[in-house]
Amino acid sequence: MDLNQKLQEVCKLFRIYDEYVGYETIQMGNVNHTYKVNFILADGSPKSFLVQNVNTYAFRTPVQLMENIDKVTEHIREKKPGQTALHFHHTADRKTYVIDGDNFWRMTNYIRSTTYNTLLDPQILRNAGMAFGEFQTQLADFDITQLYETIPNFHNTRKRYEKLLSSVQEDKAGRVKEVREEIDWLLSVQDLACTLTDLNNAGQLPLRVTHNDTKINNVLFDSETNRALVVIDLDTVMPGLMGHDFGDAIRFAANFVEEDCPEPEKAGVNLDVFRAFAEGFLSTTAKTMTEKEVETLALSCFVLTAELATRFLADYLDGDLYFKTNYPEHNLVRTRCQIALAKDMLKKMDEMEKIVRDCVEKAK
Ligand code: GN1
Ligand code: MG
Repeated sequence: MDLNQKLQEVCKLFRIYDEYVGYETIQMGNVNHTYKVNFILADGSPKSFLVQNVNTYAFRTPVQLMENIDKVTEHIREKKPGQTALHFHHTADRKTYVIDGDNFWRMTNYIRSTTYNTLLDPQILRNAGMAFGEFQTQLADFDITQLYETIPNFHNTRKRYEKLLSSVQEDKAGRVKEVREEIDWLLSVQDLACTLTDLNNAGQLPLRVTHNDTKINNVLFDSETNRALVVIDLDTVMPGLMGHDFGDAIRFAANFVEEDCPEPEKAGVNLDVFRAFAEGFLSTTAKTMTEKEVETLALSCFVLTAELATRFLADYLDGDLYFKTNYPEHNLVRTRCQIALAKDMLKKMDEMEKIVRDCVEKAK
């Protein structure tokens, strides 16, 4: 069945009976497939929805995942009545998903907005930081025990290293020989990269409800005012650490180049971007932070970058099973770019720590 037919069928199950016009593939994310599906209403006006095919290789328990998302979106919606919010559509039997064979579909309202993959404007960066900070503060009173772990050990860096080592051992795609240098470097920083995991296991950092995938393109901005409207991509909302959200956001937004830049020597942290995002994020979170969180926030950027490098590399060694790739070396290129970024972060760690301290002081 072709995709046009499939999407029409799925939309009908979500009780959209308007005149189908067609779909556009949205280049969003490395894991799920996303489509903007367009309709014409009876009065002739256009109306669109976002339909996603959830990657069930990555998300093994998609029904629980949708339960998490439903609870979290409703909790946030109640906190900001009347404002733009994400809403998941239901089928006739009140489900937020449609399962057909191996496919797992869901549908949300389409929010007209602007997203950025790269961002240099300090005000918009502050807005993005504030949006992710607010996401955590809005969920501060959410009962953590209600959330399933949609991907167990998602930011357990020790487990990510174990996975890398088993991929090296298995060498499924016969690629280990090309990447000795990358493996060795990642192993040489293992203990530092596992700082958050170890502190978490020792009960020294508070568990919060976190987003866990805070790429800047997961914030939708108002196209005119550049105010942040909503935070999207809630698949990995789980109990986590503040540093996971801050660190991943910086990893993505403050890099001089995109995360899959084939010229790793160009990768590095832009400290102006770091400062602007930190100002926004900490303006909403500083008051609730523990000293240990402040102390480890800059380091969390290195942690998340090294961790993702182990994930890209393990997937490269497995033969590209997890991340969508556009060409055979894509995961290797991503790995090298993340390693170069992580190295630059180590050089700039003192400056990053100082900026965090300044922003925390200012916000208190
Ligand atoms: C994946 O699919 P996307 O782009 O939202 C991944 C993140 C990585 C990111 C790297 C569930 O996110 O953890 O940081 O790729 N999400 C999942 O680009 O594994
Ligand atoms: Mg995601």
